[in-house]
Amino acid sequence: MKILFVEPPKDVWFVMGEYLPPPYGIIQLAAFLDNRNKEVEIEVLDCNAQQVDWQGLEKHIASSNPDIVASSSLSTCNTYAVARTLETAKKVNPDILTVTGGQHFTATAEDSLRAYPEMDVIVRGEGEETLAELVANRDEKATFPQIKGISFRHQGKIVHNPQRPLIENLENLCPIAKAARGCLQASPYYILRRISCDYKDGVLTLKGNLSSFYEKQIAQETVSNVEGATLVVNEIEVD
Ligand code: B12
Repeated sequence: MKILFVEPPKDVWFVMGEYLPPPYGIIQLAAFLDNRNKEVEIEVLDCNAQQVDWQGLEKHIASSNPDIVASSSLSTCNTYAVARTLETAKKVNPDILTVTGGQHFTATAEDSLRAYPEMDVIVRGEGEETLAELVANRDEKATFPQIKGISFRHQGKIVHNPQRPLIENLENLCPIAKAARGCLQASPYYILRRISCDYKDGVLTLKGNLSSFYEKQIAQETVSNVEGATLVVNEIEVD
C-alpha cells in the first residue's frame, strides 16, 4: 500500500516573498501515518519546493504508482489546485483513491463532492486517526460507512459519516515524547511517574521535583535509550 501526499504547484504567495512555508497539514499526516502503520509506504511531494509543474506532477504520479493520493487545500484559495491534483491522479490511474481534507473541505464537504467527481473521500476535522483508518481499509470499500469523520459517495449518494471525536491528548502525537513518558510510567520507581517530559528537535527535557540526586539520575537513565532523542536535558529539581 502506497500513499502519495501532494502539495500542488501554486503561485508564489506575494505576502511571503520568497519564503516557502512547509505544507504542515500533509507532513503532519505523513509523520503520523509513518509512526502508526509501518506497512504503508509514504511519499511526500511538495511541488513548490521540488519545482514540479502540473506536467511533472502527472509524470511523478505515474512513476510513483500510489494506491492513494492525498492533498490539502489549507485555505479556500487553493481549492482548484487540489481538485486539479486529484483529477491528475485519476487521469493517471482511475483506481487511485483520492482524498482531501482541511478547513475548507471540512466546511464544504457536500458541495465539494458534488462539484468534483475526481474527489473520492473528504476527511473532515482532524485527519490523523481518520486517515490511518481509511488507509488501513483502502481495499474494503464496504467498511467506509463505519469510518468516522469521512464524507464520500456511496451507492449513488453523498454520505457524511458521524464526526470523529477530537484527539484527547495532543501530546501523544509526538511518538518520541510518548515513548519517553511510557518509560517513566513503566518504571518500578513510582516516583518517576510525576516527571514530565517534552521533546523538541532531538532533545528530551525532563521537568518536575524529586527528593534526591539519585532519583534525578535514575529518571535520566530511564529515558536515555528512547529512539529519536539525541540528548536528554535534565531540569528536574531536587527538594
Ligand atoms: C499556518 C497557517 C498559514 C501558513 C501556511 C503554511 C503552510 N503552507 O502550511 C501561511 C502563513 C502561509 C498561511 C497563509 C494563508 N492562510 Co492560513 N492559516 C494557518 C493556520 C494558522 C494553521 C494551519 C496549519 O498549518 N495547521 C496545522 C496543520 C497540521 O493542521 P491543518 O492544516 O488544519 O490539517 C489538519 C486537518 O485540517 C486535516 N487535514 C488538512 N488537510 C488534509 C488533507 C488530507 C488528505 C486529510 C486526510 C486531512 C487533512 O488533518 C490535519 C491534521 O489534523 C490556520 C488557522 C488554524 N488554526 O488552523 C490558518 C488558515 C488555514 N489560513 C487561512 C487563510 C485565509 C490564509 C490565506 C488565504 C491568507 C490570505 N488572506 O492571504 C493564506 C493562503 C496562502 C496560500 N496561498 O496557501 C484561513 C483559511 C480559511 C479558508 N477557508 O480559507 C485559516 C483557517 C485562518 C482563519 N481562521 O481565517 N496560513
